[in-house]
Amino acid sequence: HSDVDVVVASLVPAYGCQRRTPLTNKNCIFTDALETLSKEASFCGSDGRSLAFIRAASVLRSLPSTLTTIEELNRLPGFGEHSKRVVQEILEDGFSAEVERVTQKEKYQTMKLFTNIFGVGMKTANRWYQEGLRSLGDLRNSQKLKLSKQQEAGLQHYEDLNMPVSRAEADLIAKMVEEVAHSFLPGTIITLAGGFRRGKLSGHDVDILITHAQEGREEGLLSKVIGQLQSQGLILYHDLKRNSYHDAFSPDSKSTSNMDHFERSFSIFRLKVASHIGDIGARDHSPESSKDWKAVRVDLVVTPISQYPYALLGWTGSKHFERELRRFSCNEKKMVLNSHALYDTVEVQVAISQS
Ligand code: 8DG
Ligand code: MN
Ligand code: MN
Repeated sequence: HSDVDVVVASLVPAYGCQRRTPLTNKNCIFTDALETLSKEASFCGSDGRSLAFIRAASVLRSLPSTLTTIEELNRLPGFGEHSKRVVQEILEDGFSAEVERVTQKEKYQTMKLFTNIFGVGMKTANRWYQEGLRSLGDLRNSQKLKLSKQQEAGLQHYEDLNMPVSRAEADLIAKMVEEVAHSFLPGTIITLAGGFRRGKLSGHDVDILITHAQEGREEGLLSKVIGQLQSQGLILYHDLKRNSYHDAFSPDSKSTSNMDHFERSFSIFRLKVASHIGDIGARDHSPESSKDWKAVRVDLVVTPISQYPYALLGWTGSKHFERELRRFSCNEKKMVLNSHALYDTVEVQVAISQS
């Protein structure tokens, strides 16, 4: 390789948010392996180890070309012993024996299956695993299992929800939401955020931000929009949460969690799709093969215009980019960034001590 490669590689910045990352990943052979190990670590409750693998994968993702030698790797930031070993293994053998072993593990497979259910987190998945449950069938047939409404919907629509959502489908849903929102409040601004805003061609859900140029007009809009869509039979599941940002910044709520405080609904839409066999008269009760709709996960988030820039930044992702942006703000700028605001920690300390 040329001297240019050396210079470029040595210039990869340490924070993920400082790196320009191409849309197509040239290093998926390595990043897939590292992400498997990251998942496995998180399934074992080792969040630190999980994050270390994510960091390493994120660095490789940002490279404009495929990694070919271990020397290149040595010039990159963010690589610990373990991640290095895995990449070296793949460079030498074309695969990692350790990763192969992990993907064969019953616990890994089951945890992956269960955590892919909408509404099921690590704790629940692990409990079910400990109770001896192994498949979706086990969950569906279990008599004693207490599922939340969200999990019930997640299980019921598992197959649809684990099919990628296309850009065209996302645009359709944004348009549906926009039309209904405009019927209640002209001038409502609807923005497609998440992976689609980053230019991805498909995603696991549709993230939509809702705001209005006039502060406060957006309040109460979401329940009307959901109600209207529901009456049209377009909502399979929704859970409306009211906003909580009025109490979010009080000194005693030292919430360090990444959850934000907007009015929102994490919902499942029933999206009409062209039936592949073209039977026009297909209805709900028609056999599965001629189903003319698809369940799609939609996150709807309402923000007052004053917080919209932060919400847009926070909801565009990726998750790792956001984590890195917040880490950068805190460590390098001594400022707090979240989906609501960017502020100076020193000034807030002063304000709190004076109040
Ligand atoms: P994908 O759906 O195509 O798989 O990728 P994505 O669009 O990047 O992921 P996402 O899971 O839909 O998350 C999009 C962004 O939304 C992510 O960077 C973090 C942000 N986000 C918040 N608050 C919350 C929250 O409470 N829950 C979730 N799931 N995401 C949130 O700002
Ligand atoms: Mn998304
Ligand atoms: Mn989302």
